[in-house]
Amino acid sequence: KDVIPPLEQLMVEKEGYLQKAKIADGGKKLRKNWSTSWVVLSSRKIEFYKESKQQALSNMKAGHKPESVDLCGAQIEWAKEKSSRKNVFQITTVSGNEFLLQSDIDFIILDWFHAIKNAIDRLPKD
Ligand code: I3P
Repeated sequence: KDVIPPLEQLMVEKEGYLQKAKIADGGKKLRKNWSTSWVVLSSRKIEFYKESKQQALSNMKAGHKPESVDLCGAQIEWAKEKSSRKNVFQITTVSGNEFLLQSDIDFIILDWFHAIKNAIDRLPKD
């Protein structure tokens, strides 16, 4: 029998590869470690996968979930001073998780910045 996907999975707004570094978890600083991530934006969250979503879903074992970022009340800002790389912005969640996202390609990072900012601005703040 077919599994009906949750509504949010039908409302993917944008997806693609970016460089990602999680730099804080619950307010606690983490050692910066950049890696390539498949990023999936839907209306109220971002999911980070190690491979493309299709690969991730087919590889996914029970209990093996992508990292999910709640965008309600989150902040997004350019973060020039947080990296030697160009085109870096930061997302900070209400729970104190901090992520840097980066692409060397200007229009790609600009598209992502505006898509995520629009998603955050459409959501209630709490
Ligand atoms: C970090 C690594 C990161 C770098 C970071 C270094 O070293 O080189 O790529 O961030 O710089 O500390 P390590 O692998 O030994 O942890 P950027 O690429 O964003 O500059 P930082 O400490 O100035 O953030």
